[in-house]
Amino acid sequence: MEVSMTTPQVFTLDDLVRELHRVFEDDDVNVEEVHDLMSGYKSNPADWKKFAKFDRYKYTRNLIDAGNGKFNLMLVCWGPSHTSTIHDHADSHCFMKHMKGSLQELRYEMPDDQQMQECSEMKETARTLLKPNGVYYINNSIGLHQVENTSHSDEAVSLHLYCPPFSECCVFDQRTSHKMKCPVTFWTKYGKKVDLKKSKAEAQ
Ligand code: 2CO
Ligand code: FE2
Repeated sequence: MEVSMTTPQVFTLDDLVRELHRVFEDDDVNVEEVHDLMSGYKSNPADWKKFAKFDRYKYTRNLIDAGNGKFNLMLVCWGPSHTSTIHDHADSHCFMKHMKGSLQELRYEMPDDQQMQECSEMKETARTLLKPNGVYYINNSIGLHQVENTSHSDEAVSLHLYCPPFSECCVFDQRTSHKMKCPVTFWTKYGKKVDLKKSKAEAQ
């Protein structure tokens, strides 16, 4: 097997976190380097099962590492048939890696003002079944997406890196192109359940 001289080998999730910290020491984000590092890690449930916390009703966001304030690395856990809204990623880079199960990504064009005023339907641009260990990149200039667990019986898991971290994004209505700002929250941080009532009270 040929091993690239430029991409360090990443065997465990801890290796990945360490290498990401190294890459993010620079102020500029090297999208290709982050992509290659995340691709180089091969999903091993023994590494990430302590972060994999599911909810019955909605997919969950579980913080693994807060990247010195420069990025957020999280495990997203999808119960059977769970689907996200169509959403943007604020002004952040979004890297999504397949870890387990059957996940599909639908991409949409960012609607312009006219489409919003005319309540036009949003345009789907791509539909992709995520490959095992595949890494997928999106930002607002590429467009919007919706992610779904296509299995009605099995859970799915993905690993997401956002840089810079964001605490709200926009969600879109496919039939009208209308959008709304929404806060994004964590279900767990470092494997521990987040008390949402408590963190809201602390933020006030
Ligand atoms: N962006 C969504 C979220 O952070 C998950 S879909 O893949 O980026 O909740
Ligand atoms: Fe997303």
